[in-house]
Amino acid sequence: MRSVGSTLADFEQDLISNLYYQRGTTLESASGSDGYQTLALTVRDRLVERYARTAAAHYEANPRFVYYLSAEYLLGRQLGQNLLYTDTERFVRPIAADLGVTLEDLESYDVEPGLGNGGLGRLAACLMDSMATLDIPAVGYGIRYEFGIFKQAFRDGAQVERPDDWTFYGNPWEFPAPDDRQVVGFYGTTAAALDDPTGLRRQWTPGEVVRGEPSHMLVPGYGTQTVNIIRLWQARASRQSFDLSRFGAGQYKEAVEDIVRAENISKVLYPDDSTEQGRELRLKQQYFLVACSLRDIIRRYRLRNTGWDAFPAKVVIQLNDTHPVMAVTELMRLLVDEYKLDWDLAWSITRRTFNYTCHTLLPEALETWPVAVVERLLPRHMEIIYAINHFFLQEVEATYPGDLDRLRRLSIIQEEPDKRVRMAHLAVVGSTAVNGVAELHTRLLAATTLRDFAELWPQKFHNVTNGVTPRRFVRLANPRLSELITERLGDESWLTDLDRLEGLAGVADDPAFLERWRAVKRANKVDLAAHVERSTGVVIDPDALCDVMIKRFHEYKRQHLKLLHVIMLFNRLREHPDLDVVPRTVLFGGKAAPGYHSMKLLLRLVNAVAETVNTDPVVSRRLKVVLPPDYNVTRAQWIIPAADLSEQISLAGKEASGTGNMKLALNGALTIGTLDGANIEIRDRVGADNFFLFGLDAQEAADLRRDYHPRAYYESDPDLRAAIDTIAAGTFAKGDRSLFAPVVDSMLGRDEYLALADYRAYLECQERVEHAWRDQEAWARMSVLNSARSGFFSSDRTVREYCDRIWRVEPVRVA
Ligand code: Z15
Repeated sequence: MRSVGSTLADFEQDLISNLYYQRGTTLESASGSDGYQTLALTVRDRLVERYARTAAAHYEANPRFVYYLSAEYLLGRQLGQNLLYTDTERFVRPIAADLGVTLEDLESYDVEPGLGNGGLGRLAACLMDSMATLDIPAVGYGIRYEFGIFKQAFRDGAQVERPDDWTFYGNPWEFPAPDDRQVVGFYGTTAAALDDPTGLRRQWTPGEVVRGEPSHMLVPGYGTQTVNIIRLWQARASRQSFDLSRFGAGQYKEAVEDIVRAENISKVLYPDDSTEQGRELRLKQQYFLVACSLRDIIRRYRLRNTGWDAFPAKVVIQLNDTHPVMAVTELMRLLVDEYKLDWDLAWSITRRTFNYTCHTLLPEALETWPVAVVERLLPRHMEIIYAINHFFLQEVEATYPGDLDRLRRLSIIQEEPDKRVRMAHLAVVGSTAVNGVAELHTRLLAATTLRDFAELWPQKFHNVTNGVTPRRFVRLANPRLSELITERLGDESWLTDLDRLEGLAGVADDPAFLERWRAVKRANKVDLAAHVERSTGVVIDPDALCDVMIKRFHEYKRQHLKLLHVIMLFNRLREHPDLDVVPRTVLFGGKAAPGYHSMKLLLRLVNAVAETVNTDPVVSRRLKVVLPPDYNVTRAQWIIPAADLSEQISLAGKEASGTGNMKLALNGALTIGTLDGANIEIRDRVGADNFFLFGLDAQEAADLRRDYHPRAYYESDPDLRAAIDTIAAGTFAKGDRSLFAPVVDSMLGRDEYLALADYRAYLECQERVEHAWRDQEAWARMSVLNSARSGFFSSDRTVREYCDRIWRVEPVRVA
């Protein structure tokens, strides 16, 4: 095997060679983009070699593999990560300097693959990073959306969405693997299989077939030789569907119709996060992912194994939410119909192979598909779901004889108001282990959303609290802090053993160290200020408290509660221009789903408040509000290192976990938050003294919701009334009282997520924040303790827990 050299000279030579032979150009005529692409290919070469050795080691060991099935991966930029993981940045800096460019110039060409919406997609990326780092044999499967999450711009303050044509200049990080293409069917009819007296095996004749073409992205581990892959499927028309006769007859449009239809399947990522849009094309996407991936998993299994007995021992499939749950039915179909296993054996294999991670408690996020839609698109799968449900309900009946109500609640089929397939039920029935993503979330799942299942199979339910990769979210995002940590702890081992951050607690009282800690935060804020000015034109003060709320715009996350606080500050400063308040920059970041009108209006209101605040000569000296457009992983990496205060203010019991909360705490931001999701575990670890807690807990919220009157809070709290009245008066709409009236109406009408009930507590808590901020040394001490005690939130720990409790996989070292 050809091997890649490890010296500066080798790297330089490979760059020249790639520029010449891969890009087909020369140093004299290369563009900036050529420079970036060439660098990417040269770094990639180093990963390919590790990948080849990984594949060989895996083939040799024939280990149990983790197959992670996810409709989303939010990977972030690849160049910086891959330079770090191959330790080649030290070569690039001098070479770039010689050529008169900077690494930052080159990085500006690196496009982040936005193949996800938010937390769920980013979690998938963090887990893949940690699996590789821990030498776990794993493959991620996903969809190669031609267009990722839309790009957000603002026109007159309103969100406009533009397509994310992320592969326009080509993607140097992926490898097409056309030899491993698969064929997937849709629609059509089913018929009895002649040789099967039980009637459980049947034959499906699809009415449409499409091809799935895979390509893969490399997922290197940090500090190890393992390179795993994420295999992404793109839909293409199968050769049959290119109708030559029509084409020959000059009916070009008709001839390409089928091609367009096939290729639409992987055309675009659905931009809804935590809400479901029951579109047939989405189900088609889901089944496409599942069908291609399972065939590929079986192909890989058969490279080293024969028969089916060993399948569950060699294959563990993790379902990332319900999006890939059709895999349960598809594996049954493959085993029963195509490989002719009898039903019971197939079911036993299937159940032992799958596990399911649930990421929500919101009823509107629980996927259900109309039976009529499934029946048409996947007729054989609908039959299989009925059969699975039939046998499952027999089991239930045996456990709870005569309990018809329980049967109805547990059934995979919902009967009222219309017949639908409950994907979460199918997931639980078809899996060995079911897990929630934070302690509170798992407890509430078992007590509410999946209660009947938790009673039936208590041993199935697990908690695996989410985590984040410290490589991307500390080392890459925050090099200054990383250097300080490494200097203090003596080496870089904390990057793969994050509990070692505890070593910082010992210097949390050392004034000299605190001074340096603050200097890092300030330098990061200067950098962020430059980004903010470039994207919004607004100049922010690096000495102001940097108050950050970055996440998807969703009502349950309560961006409007934050905004009421901002408006209160605005009113106060206008009334008392000399008031001694803490200077503050409030930074929002996030997208709203294009069809989510109330949240798009709220984005518009944030921009309108920002405009009013930032142009007020008195107020803007102490308060700035910014909403830089198009929040994504790249921008998260700029914002998080500069944050002083992390806003985690969802209504308790609604945010499954949150992961931004972890990234911010690790980077020394203090959290202001409710007892929701992983906030609780963060507070337990960093200490109640170093966390700003406010608001209702999940129990109180659930109780209050039963008989809730938001107007009572409005009427009894003058500050709250003033803030809402300021919106209603049209202050942020040049006097137009109608534009933001729906925001006011929704708060005073239903206030679905009890923002008004938590308003007073939130304000008082923000006063505690101000008080704390006035003692900068004490603040810095709390900041250090937040980082020092957040090691638990490494996704390495998360993956270890999955390995020990759910996957039962062992690492395979790569030489
Ligand atoms: C999503 O990003 C999350 C849950 C969902 O049901 C969907 Cl469809 C998308 C998020 C949770 O809201 C968040 O609390 C959690 O941290 C994240 O998944 C990863 O588990």
